[in-house]
Amino acid sequence: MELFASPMACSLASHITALEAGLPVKVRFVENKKTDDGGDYYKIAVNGYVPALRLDDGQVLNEGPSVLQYLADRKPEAGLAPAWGSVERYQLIDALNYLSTEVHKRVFAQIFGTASPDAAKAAAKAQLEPTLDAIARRLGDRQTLVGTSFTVADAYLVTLLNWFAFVGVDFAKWPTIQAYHRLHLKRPSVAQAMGVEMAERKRRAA
Ligand SMILES: N[C@@H](CCC(=O)N[C@@H](CS)C(=O)NCC(=O)O)C(=O)O
Repeated sequence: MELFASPMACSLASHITALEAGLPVKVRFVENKKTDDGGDYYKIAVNGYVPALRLDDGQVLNEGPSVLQYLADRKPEAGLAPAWGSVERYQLIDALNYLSTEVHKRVFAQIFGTASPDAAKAAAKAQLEPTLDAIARRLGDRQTLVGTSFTVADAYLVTLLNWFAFVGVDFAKWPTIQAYHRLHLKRPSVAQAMGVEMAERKRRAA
């Protein structure tokens, strides 16, 4: 399998998941809609977004929540997604949809979007703190978003918390989130994926 990714973008969650599951996934970075071998990324991912996961038979998944769950379901024993049919599985989907629509798209897509008007960026920035309040409520005093072990929802939340930190939010006002973020940054899969992706960012900036 090949995972098409951008360094430190939402595709980081899928990169973490592939490492957690120990799956044979080749991470291929995309830059300016070109793949690492100069190919047209739109020929792989119809909407041009990362992540995209190309399966060994050539089929492509191109939405974070489906890529994350596909990877998790390849290695059920890793516990990265609860079993289909369980209430916990729907809690996982609930968390992924929440993170994808309410945090990623409604807040960060506006802040990072080069085409976002200034008013939209300002409105999104005003949502940063209320969004952390909502995440803190969801998390309670637990160390994982769903159930009691690390799932793909945590891989996604860690990725989004990195973005809060990147735009200068200090988590001191949300001690449970601060502790959660620090805990999971130490996780070997997270540290390894972020190490590779930060190195790619540095290479691009050089
Ligand atoms: N609906 C997609 C959105 C993915 C997305 O927004 N990816 C961003 C990176 S975090 C991207 O590829 N942006 C490039 C672009 O907008 O052209 C998902 O949830 O996976």
